Amino acid sequence: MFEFVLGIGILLVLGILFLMFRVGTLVSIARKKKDEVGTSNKVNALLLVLFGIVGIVSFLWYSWSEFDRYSLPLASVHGADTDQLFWITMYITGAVFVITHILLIYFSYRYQYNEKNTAKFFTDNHKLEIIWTVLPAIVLTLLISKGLMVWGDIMEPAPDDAEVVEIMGSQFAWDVRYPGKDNSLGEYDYKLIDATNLFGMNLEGSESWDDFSPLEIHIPVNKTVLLNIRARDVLHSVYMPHFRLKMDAVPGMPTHFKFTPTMTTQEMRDKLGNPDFNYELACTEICGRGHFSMRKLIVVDSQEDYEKWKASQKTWLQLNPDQLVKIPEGMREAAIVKSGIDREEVKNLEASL
Ligand SMILES: [Cu+2]
Repeated sequence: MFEFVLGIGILLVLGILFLMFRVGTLVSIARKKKDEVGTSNKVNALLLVLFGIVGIVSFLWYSWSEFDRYSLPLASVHGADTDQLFWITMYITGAVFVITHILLIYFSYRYQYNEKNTAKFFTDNHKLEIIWTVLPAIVLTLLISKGLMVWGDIMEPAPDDAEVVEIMGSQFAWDVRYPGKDNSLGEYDYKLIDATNLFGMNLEGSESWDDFSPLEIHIPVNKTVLLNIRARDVLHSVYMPHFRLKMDAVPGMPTHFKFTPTMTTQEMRDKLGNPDFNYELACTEICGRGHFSMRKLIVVDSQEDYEKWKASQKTWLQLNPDQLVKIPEGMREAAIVKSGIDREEVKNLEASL
């Protein structure tokens, strides 16, 4: 509310200043004063200087005071490289930004209209042109080469023992699927997607029988995790800021991202002194009205806790035993064993049919 009133106040003051300025100009026209252009230019030049000072001071103040809000603690291996790249780029572009803006404003003020000033004829200066072409070219080449190298490392194929997690974006939720005890995600086909089978799992393949789909994402610390990313309807984007991870989820075009978490949730809570801290996944693609609600908790466990958690999860088939009908009869028994469905439940189900 305070900011709103302040904003209205500033707008009113600016409006009044503008009107006073207009009235002054009109009066001087009416009196046929000669220096009308001169006054207008002086006011404009001064306003630009004021704008520049307020702008640069607010930019520096905001960057400094809100630092912790946009620079989150790091918790992944490759994140150290991307952070370094980010800050090198930020220092260079930040310095150029501030210097060019100070010059821009200074020149506008210094060379405002003045009757006594005369234009100076200036053809060109090869030395100057070479400097401002070659210097940025070298700096940009170095930045881009470093970026490509880091990107190459991040995008290398995941090792065979990586923990595979499938993540699916839809309006408006994230769903995850783990490969289960056989360490292999079952095949899918988008045509098989329905209200229960959110991943379009092909239940005729035995690999999907022990897959499970929990509400929270759990991952082990210090182990490579490979995210296989899909989308069901529109573009979404997987964003895990603490792991410096962002990758679009594109319908019909699976993407992936591998990373290695370096700190468990508990370790990060201790480090920050914040017992309520949680890692989170957010969607960073404006994907519709409920975009804001696409948040999911991520828990980074020690290897031991992770194994315990995995062992405690119920398979998708166990939670949806009625889906057994989609499995060919000859394979059903094997599916019951592999998915761990309760026999009593199967009997009840058969009785109700
Ligand atoms: Cu989304």
